[in-house]
Amino acid sequence: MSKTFYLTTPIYYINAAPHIGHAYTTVAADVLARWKRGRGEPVHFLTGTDEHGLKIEQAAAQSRQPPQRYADEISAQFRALWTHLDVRHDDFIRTTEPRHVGKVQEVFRALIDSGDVYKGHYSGYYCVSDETFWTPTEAPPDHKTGKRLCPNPDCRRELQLVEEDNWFFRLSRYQRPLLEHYAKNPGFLAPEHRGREILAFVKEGLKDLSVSRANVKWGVPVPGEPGQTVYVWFDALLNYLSAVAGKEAFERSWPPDVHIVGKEIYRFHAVIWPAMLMALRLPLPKKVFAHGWWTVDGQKMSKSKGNFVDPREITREFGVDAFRFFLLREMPFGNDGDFSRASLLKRYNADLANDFGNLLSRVVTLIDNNMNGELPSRPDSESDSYPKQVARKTEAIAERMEALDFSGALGIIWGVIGELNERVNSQAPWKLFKSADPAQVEQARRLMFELIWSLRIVTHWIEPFMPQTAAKMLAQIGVRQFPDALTPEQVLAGAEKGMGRIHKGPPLFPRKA
Ligand code: ME8
Repeated sequence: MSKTFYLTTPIYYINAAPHIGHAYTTVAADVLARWKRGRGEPVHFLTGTDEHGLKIEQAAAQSRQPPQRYADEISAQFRALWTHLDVRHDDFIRTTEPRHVGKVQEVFRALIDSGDVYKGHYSGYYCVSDETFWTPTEAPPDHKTGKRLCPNPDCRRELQLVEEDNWFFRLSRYQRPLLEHYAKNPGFLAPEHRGREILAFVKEGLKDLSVSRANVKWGVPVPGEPGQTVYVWFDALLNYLSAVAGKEAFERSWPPDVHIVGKEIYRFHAVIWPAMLMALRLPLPKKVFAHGWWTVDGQKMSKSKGNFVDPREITREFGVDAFRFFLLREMPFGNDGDFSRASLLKRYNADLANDFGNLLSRVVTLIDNNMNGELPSRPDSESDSYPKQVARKTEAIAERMEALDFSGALGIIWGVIGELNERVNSQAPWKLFKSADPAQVEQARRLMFELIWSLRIVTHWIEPFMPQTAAKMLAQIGVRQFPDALTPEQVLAGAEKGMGRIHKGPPLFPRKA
């Protein structure tokens, strides 16, 4: 039984409906999962919802619903959005599910037994919105108002004073082992610049972490102590483990190959989570990748500004695939970027309508008009044909995909699309086909051969990014379906179910204003 490629997104809070930020991480993970599946690797792709804690309890109270009913409703919205966006996850975990609650309690008990979790007294501050503890020195009183505000510059909400007996995780114990792990596993923290921030943070020393709350009702009860619930982050991080807790699933999937998260929760994933796994004596994930943040029209998205971008609004106008494409093409994975309708429109018209959609419709029309719609023959195995040269780019694309450099991979693909367009422009096959000279007609036919087989390779490359487009495109270029795992060589050898003829269809991406 081969190990699956196990990848995860954060499990999202259900205090509000999903927005473009959630869609970003989940679509990125889906692209990677599809890419891996396309190469014949078994994949386990996990996403889900984070449903406990004060923030959710308060959001439920505000919507006048019992927390579980509220959680059911919003969690379902996330699930439905993933279906809408063609996200093919293998599992969706909710932290209110018994399989998860049981695992959290089991872990908590085990860590009390090992001495990694101990009873202490917490005196400090708490940010409900970030679900984060802050010490009085980290959060000094604001010099104007005297109030203690969340030190996270993107939050700055007022903190709650917390003074209670609760349980602590001996995080300080893991400073040295963590630093050793980072040093020995250079790929563990990615991208590099964010890894350096983590390193600097851990080198400063780690304090033990409060991992339960007295008086917070909506959470996993601490075993044997009904007055306390497990700290929501300690609970949430364990989803990656509880989702594959069964013996068989665990053996097939553990450890995770990559956790994809946003930069604001990197410390939880790059410091606390690996320390928890060390305490549990479990192998660590191979990679923890922190991507950047989207702003919208130059501004941070926030409830107060009411500027959350609803992915459905975008897909209504531009379609699901253009949205998926834009998210991964526009900003290099790991960097920050800005979303605006204008930038999406620009990319839609330039990259999708002009470069890509036009290329396909030109080729299909030319074959339809001049070759009676019949597909040019496939490349023979001896010759080093142009489509074979195109297929060789797969290696460079694979390298970018393995590095989670999605925009880099798309950059290479669009380089090829540009080259194909250039070939059409410079040879002007519409003239060649009309020529009385048989050599010129033959040149045009040769060009169609090159284009159609190169387009098959392009379809193969774009499927993880734009699955619906890939399917539509296949039909137009005379392929019913690619078999599941396929190499470019197999594409050129015609491993797919062919139809023998092109089937001209409507433009893939009609221009928009
Ligand atoms: O933090 N740009 O959940 P959350 C890019 N429940 N990505 C963004 C984004 C933006 N503007 N806004 C959100 C939590 N995201 C915890 C996680 S995991 C064990 C627990 C994405 O609902 C990004 O992936 O606040 C970020 O890390 C995540 O949504 C935060 O989602």
